[in-house]
Amino acid sequence: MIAIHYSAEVAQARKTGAPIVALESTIITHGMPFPQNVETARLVEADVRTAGATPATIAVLDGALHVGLEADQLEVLGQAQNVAKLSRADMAACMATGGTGATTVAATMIAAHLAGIHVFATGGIGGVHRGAEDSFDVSADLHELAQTPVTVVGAGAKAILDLPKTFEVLETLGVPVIAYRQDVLPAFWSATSEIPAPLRMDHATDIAKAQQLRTEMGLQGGQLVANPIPTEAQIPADELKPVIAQALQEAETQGISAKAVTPFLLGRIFELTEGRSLTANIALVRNNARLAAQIAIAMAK
Ligand code: PSU
Repeated sequence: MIAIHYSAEVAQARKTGAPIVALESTIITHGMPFPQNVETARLVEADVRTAGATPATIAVLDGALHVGLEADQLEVLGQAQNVAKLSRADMAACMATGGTGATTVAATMIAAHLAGIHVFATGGIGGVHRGAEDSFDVSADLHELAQTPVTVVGAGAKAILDLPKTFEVLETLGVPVIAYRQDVLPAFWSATSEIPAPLRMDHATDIAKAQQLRTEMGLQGGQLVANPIPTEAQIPADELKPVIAQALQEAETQGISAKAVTPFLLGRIFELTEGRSLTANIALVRNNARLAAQIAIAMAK
């Protein structure tokens, strides 16, 4: 078995069977600027604790897989330069070569499953990029959801993506997409979109039960819980449309590709909205952490 380094609080929670929520680290290293990234990571961990569960932020540090970071490790990671952005394809390679890497949704799901954690909170999953018909740029997050049994709570997929195509692919892959307490899917910074929700659930207990039933039925894979950003924190989709269009245009002109696309777009949208996209991103991640904690508590019962 692979050696996993647990933080003190996660080790304690594992001993007593207390509910644990996995958290990713790419959002810290590639999704938000310093120092808001570290502040947010701390707030999100605190939200999970306040809701009655234990946070387990996941990363690879000097070749070691960490499930749960101590406060100093989180601080160092948040300021580190040249941290790899790890997904299914490169996680083991990073560990084999003693590297340091932040885990994306896909890699965090893999690590959470290895550690016996069934629920994970993020901002928004990766998906089908706009123009994917030419670039073939489709996030590995989608295939991970189809094969690893972890329930992922996000504010849908990031609105920089082609959302209809992203949800089409999830449907093809047999991934349950569950909108929380509304009939349309959320669109990351915006609480609603025009896309009808394939499934709707109003209670954390139902979401927990559905994941358990899938496992009992021998169905592979997890579920995506699409949790809308609180309306007071949202940026309306109409307002974001031209900003996203401009950021995408710049990415194309500058030849940004592969793993660099998402961090570039998030960074430009932050600048173009004068920081408002970051404020919204922080609000939605915290909201997801709280719901994930409720699901983890329901699963632990
Ligand atoms: N949620 C956020 N910010 C982020 C991410 C999620 O609020 O930066 C990260 C996740 O780690 C996700 C990744 O897996 O963005 C998607 O990257 P890509 O589009 O390159 O697959």
